[in-house]
Amino acid sequence: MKITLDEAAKIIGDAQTIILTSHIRPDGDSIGSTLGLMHYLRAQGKDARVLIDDDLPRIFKVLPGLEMIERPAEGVRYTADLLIVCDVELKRTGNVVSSVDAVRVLNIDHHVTNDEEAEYLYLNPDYAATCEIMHDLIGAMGGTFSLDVATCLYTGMATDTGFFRFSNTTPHTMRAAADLIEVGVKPNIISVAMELKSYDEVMAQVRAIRNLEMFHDGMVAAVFIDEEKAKEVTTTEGLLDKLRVIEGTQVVFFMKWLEKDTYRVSMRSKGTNVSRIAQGFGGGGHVRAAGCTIYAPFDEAKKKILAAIGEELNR
Ligand SMILES: [Mn+2]
Repeated sequence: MKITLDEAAKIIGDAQTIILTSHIRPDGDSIGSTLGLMHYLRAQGKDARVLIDDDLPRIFKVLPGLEMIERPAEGVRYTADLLIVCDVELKRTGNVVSSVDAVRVLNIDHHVTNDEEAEYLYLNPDYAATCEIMHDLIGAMGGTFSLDVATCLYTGMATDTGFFRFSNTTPHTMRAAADLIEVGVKPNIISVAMELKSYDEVMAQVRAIRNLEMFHDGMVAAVFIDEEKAKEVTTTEGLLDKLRVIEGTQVVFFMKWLEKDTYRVSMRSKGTNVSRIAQGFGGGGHVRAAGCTIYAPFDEAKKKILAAIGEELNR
């Protein structure tokens, strides 16, 4: 059932024990929105904790309280008055949703592809980030931002907007970010932390870019990483930002080997609806940034994704 932000605030107000979670392959917005709201709720005297069913990339060490995020233990049942699923629909939280017995479940998201299965859903794709929703949610609860809350929320807003450069950046996004900077967030510290790479990661990116191929008359730039190449391309972090700048491209993406006949695809576009392409393979995301997993042998997976993109370009 879709609800308003005020109704979401009321549901949270009624709960005392609260578990927050988000998607696997965590990013700045998923970690920032859960951890930021956790800090706020704890300051209100609530018993709040964050469960995320994945490893946390080390760049997020800049976020206060990162070490408090727990990975659900196998076979353990967690109970709470309320489970809040942030920045994703319920089914993409790994084992969290199935491990938690909660009286109520609230889903807060900004992804247009949300499956709307949640008992209570606040969904608004006009927001650039779930952290931007959290900014307004805390406002709706009559709260203010501690530096810990502000640091977490700012980080998610910054990463989901490419540091306020992507088309999802609105006047509201900038005003919300300004509120957080006023509390004391230092944008340079967050951006330096988010962009930090080891020497090995930089070299992995160089090796990835060596596999660059162009398709559809230069409108598509892609990097395909098969099982063999995956051994030396250990990270794809930031790779699409390097491809996006190529003149004439409409869609850029990479397809990377995960396991036998399983490939992860991550896409960015300058307007082409890549979320529709991702949905065709059971994935999701936003119009200009989306991802999916393709289950097929390498050559077939490559052919399928290129055909789907070609079709969308010709719509
Ligand atoms: Mn997000």
